[in-house]
Amino acid sequence: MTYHSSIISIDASRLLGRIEQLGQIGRDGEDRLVRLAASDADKQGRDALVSWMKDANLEVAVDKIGNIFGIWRASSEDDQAPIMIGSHIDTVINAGVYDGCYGVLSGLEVIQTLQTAGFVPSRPIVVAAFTNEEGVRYTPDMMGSLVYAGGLSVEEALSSVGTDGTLLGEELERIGYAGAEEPGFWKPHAYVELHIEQGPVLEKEGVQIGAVENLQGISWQRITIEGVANHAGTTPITMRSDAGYAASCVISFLRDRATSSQTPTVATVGCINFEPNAVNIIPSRAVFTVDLRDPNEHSLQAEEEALSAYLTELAAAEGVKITTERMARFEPVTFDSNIVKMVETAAKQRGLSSKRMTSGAGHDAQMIARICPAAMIFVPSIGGISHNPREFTPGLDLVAGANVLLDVINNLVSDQKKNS
Ligand code: HGY
Ligand code: MN
Ligand code: MN
Repeated sequence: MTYHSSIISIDASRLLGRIEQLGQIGRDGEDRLVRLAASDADKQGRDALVSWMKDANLEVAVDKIGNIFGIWRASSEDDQAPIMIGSHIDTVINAGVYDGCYGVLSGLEVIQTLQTAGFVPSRPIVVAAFTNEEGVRYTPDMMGSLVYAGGLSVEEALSSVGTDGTLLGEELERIGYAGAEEPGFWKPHAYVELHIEQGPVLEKEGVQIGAVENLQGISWQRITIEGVANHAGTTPITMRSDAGYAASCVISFLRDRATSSQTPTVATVGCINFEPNAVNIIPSRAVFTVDLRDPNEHSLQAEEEALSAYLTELAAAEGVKITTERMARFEPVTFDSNIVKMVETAAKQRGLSSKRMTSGAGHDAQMIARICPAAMIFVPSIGGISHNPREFTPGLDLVAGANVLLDVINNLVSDQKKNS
């Protein structure tokens, strides 16, 4: 059974209410939202999501990497490949309330709206919350969906060591989310992810819906520079092997290259620390991360090669030793053009403007696209701000996005009836 998209819409107050509620779970002593993967705060968020899934009479499954699945099907014997709606509920440090959570809660909302409308799913519909999408405590990011898609072994993922020295596998056990299902246990028929844009484009152009057709490549590495600790006062500038100064040269190099390049390359040094980290000692060691991104694989490789050549030159010039360690590397991804078209059609039928666009951020969709047709829907981020408590999307836009998701899911289910 399908419906004409203008007939049913999601329950706005239930969705917006849950986004607010989940946004209050996992706040630290300074009222910052910090639900890092497999932390106690993440457990609280997970428990809230599972209880909402059970309120909707969904079967709940958890796999070995802690991915959570809420399953809705006409009968428990229906084991056809499902339509999957997913994202994540782990957050960065001092996060906004929408990143990831909006997509998971909208997936649950779509299922409950279809249930209320008396819709009988001719194929299972599943809402998924993937573990450790943010990659802040354990790397790489998008880890749960990467394992689910077969891009990383579950053993390797469970043995990843966090920034706090913990083991992901032990932490998932501790919080009660080391599930039994094999990751990838149910290959989706199609996957759709609804997410805030986290960038300035939709708001700036006054467009309500983003039909995301591709997602840029990501290169994460950790760089260690080893110099010589020495007295800040007595050591002449020409006699220093200053790891701190060398690190600052790398940061300036990255910014200058990104500014002068003709490609949309972006470069970020998000974490840095010095040793021994004292006001009057020349740093003997600097450890920092480099996040490079570009929608074009060749340009991204060119940036990585340019950085590597620069590090060799800098080590010789400054008398320091420089080593690099790969943290994550994902090639650009192109989404399924049929689903992208469904997003545009659904937006149009609801009288919403839309535009095709590239995702600057990484998402679980880029991993699940490895195993089934996948695409994303974006809604505007005010000021383009994200990974920041000032992240904001107006309720009207959030509801519009969820209604477009509802129609795309309805379309995918009815669409598959034609070719099932
Ligand atoms: O890094 C990213 O783009 C995502 O927020 N994990
Ligand atoms: Mn996200
Ligand atoms: Mn994020």
